[in-house]
Amino acid sequence: MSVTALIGLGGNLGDVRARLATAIDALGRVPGVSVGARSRFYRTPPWGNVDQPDFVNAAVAIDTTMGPHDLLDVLLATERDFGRVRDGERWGPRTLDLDLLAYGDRTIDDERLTVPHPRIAERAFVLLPLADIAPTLTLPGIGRVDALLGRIDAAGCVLLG
Ligand code: A4P
Ligand code: MG
Repeated sequence: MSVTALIGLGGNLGDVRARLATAIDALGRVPGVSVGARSRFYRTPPWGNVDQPDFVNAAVAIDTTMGPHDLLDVLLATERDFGRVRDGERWGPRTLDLDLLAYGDRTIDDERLTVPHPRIAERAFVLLPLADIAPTLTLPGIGRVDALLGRIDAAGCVLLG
């Protein structure tokens, strides 16, 4: 049986948009994962530590037969594969974040995984792309995507053409 999971993608160093697109393609080649709806790409001001470059963010829906923890392992492995770029002879900082935003209608909270991702409601950089692919989705314990987006300040977030 397959479950629809939602993945948030982001990064802020190098050609992030191309990297995110390549990472989505890589996820689609993982056995037991097929990629569904893809959001548009957004340039977003840094959230949290503001002393860093703007991010590019996106979201994608996947259908998967994998369990949530195995899927997290795939996301972490993909971050490792794509998240570091050569900077001269050294490996640069991590430039790809993959978050498991939702896994069907499941609620999970253990030492490895919290689903839905706990900070979605505060983050325009998550909600804007999520609204492209799942505007009417209700995230268990959090709320409906379009309603959540209506309650936060998305100023400074720019749709990339
Ligand atoms: N983990 C638990 N639940 C999850 C989940 N649902 N999805 C655990 C993914 N991972 C989950 O993740 C560390 C560990 O979280 C994983 O090993 C997994 O076991 P992490 O990505 O290294 O960092 P974090 O502490 O989970 O932070 P978070 O909230 O994912 O991201 P950050 O580091 O707080 O934020 N501004 C803009 N505009 N756009 C961005 O994309 N990203 C960050 C990173 C900061 N500011 C940003 C953006
Ligand atoms: Mg993360």
